[in-house]
Amino acid sequence: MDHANKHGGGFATRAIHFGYDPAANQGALVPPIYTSATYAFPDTGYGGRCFTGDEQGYIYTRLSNPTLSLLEGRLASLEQGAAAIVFGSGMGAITATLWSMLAPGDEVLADLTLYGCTFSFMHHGLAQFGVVIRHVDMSKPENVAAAISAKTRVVYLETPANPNMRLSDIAAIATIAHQHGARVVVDNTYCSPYLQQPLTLGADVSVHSMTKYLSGHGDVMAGSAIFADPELAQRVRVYGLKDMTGAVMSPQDAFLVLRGLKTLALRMDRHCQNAQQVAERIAAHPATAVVHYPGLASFPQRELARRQMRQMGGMIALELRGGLEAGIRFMDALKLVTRAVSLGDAETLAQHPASMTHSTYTPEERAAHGISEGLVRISVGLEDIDDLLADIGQALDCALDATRRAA
Ligand code: 3LM
Repeated sequence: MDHANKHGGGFATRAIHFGYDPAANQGALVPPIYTSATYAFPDTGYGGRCFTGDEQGYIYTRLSNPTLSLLEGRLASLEQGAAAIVFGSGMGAITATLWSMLAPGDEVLADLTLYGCTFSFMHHGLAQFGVVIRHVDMSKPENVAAAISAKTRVVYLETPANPNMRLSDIAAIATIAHQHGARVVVDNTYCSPYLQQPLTLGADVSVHSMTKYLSGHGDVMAGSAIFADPELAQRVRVYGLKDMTGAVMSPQDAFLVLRGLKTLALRMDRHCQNAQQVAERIAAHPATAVVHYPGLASFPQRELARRQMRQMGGMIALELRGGLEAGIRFMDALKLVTRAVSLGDAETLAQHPASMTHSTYTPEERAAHGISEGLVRISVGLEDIDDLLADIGQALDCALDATRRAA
């Protein structure tokens, strides 16, 4: 390991040290926050060379900034990318990346299940400008092989998918996509770089909402895109970030994400341990119809989960026997668990996609995209497991009451 430059070591070591040398920063243990929007050029020639790319200096923070650069380098290291770009939100990362990769007449082949705003961006944003969006169930790679066409430029998926936890085989899909000249973009938000590294499996771009696990404390909006191809990264920076979206991250927010990253491995270990126990408890309760969690023996894609994820994650989807009514009773009975959208925080959060994150779908679209009306999503947090099991257990009892009264 290169101790002087802090460029080596295991995952947690790099999440804490990568790319930063206190000796080059007055000995400061914590990297400084460069708040400057603009940068002084020593002479006009230097400024001109920055604009042509012949000089690597900073110009303006919407393009790049030293605090953002540190975070970008660290993210690229954690997912073994050639380059990374940070953004002011996950949607900033997704939209800047896709706007830069597509032109009218191109086609996106997207998974059947997507985060609601990504789905909405594709259908209300990209589609309006002549990009064709088609969906297939990517939990079976052969569906991608059957649907991909010469016009497909981007294959887009989340794994596990938000909110129904279906997995897609990144390596198999990347092989198919590359045979057809398409690039694969994976939303890795549910896993974080600690649990899954899409580029090492053949994906071209990995996008994150860093509002979630990467920052980890529910106090910042942030996004990132990590690239295998540095030229694509440069195009996304210069057009997608600088010109098309302006979705720049603030340096203060980069500081919060850098702070969150230091405990990512520790936090993810606990999220996964807690989620396993919560999933087992929910699965054993008579109110439950089905629990979707990759760590359960009943999970149909368990073998794929073991192959592509380090651990089984902190997200759970459950379906109650009593459907929508039981789902509402369960949600309203929770006392410790917070009713809220978002995920990846220290606090355990529960939400009902049909009325919240996926309300931009019509009910018919939800059904077609694998999101049942009674599905409840839990982002398992870092609280003491006994407290979580007690709260979720009593809420399941209430759901069962509602189910029996309705019968
Ligand atoms: C949510 N998700 O509750 P931001 N990709 C994935 C996501 O889950 C999200 C984004 C991208 C939720 C947010 S819903 C109103 C609240 C897989 C966000 C977008 O732009 O940072 O929110 O990331 O599922």
